[in-house]
Amino acid sequence: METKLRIAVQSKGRLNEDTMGLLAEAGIKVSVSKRSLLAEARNFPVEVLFLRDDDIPRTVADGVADAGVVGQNELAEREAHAEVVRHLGFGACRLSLAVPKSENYTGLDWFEGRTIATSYPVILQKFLDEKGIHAAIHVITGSVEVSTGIGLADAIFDIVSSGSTLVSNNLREVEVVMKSDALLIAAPGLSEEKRAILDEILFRIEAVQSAADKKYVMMNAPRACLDAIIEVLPGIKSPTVMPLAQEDWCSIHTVLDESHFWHIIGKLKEAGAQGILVLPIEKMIL
Ligand code: PRT
Ligand code: ZN
Repeated sequence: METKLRIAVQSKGRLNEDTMGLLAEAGIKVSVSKRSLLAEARNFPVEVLFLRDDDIPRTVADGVADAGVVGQNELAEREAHAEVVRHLGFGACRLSLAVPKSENYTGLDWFEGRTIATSYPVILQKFLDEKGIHAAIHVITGSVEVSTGIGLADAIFDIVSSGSTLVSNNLREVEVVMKSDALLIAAPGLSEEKRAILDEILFRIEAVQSAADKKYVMMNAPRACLDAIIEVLPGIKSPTVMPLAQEDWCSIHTVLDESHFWHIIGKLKEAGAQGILVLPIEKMIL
């Protein structure tokens, strides 16, 4: 039987779409029409196991799945021994302590003797122990942000992304305890065949991700301006220069970081570049 790599993916929720999107961009197509627990990729030796995110760290640590995509916060909370293969960048958030806006927060000592509501007791307890703060932890699994309003706790420890949930519940973020994004994790002791499949996926993911913030830029310029233009371009290697039908003119092609783009474009024009075209890049193999 053909060896397949079984990847655990959140069945629904914030990480599902980005995870399936990343697999699709890496050329791994999974039909999820039936929403079954297990789905096979059509063109790649992978099967996807759909789970609640809470169950993914342990399922991978136990080797029931070979790999998984899960929030760093979930992996830390479950204390599961899985290998972190790569940070994927999406699902970014932070785990923070927040107190009612009306409180006069003076520093971590404020939490001494207080009650904190959270769904992440393990991470919180570790943090409090490190800081030498004694506080009671009240574990609840949903709607942590309403805890202070209904008198269940003095403060909360929860996931924050834009911060608007805190604001609408009259809470103020006072301490960021950890930052998190989605991780690709792997089971310990994968067989050589499975490791090879994982490496191929990783190679493809890296190709997609390194292209994500890059643009392919083309422009025309008189040959006399070439040196000045090359001076301005922080390309990957040296740019491609091609002759144009019109003598003494050339076309210059390069790859630019999106973040550099607006900064550089004015300088390119000043240096004599014309007809500048900017194109998205789908994949990039370095
Ligand atoms: O059903 P299942 O157990 O699989 O899903 P879940 O409900 O436990 O998790 P889900 O889908 O909400 O989140 C999955 C993962 O996404 C989390 O473990 C984080 O790693 C990551 N993530 C990123 C977030 C957020 N951003 C986020 N904003 N998870 C939750 N939130 C919630 C947060 O709990 C709070 O209620 O959004 C609210 C805060 O958002 P802001 O933008 O108002 O600050
Ligand atoms: Zn969950």
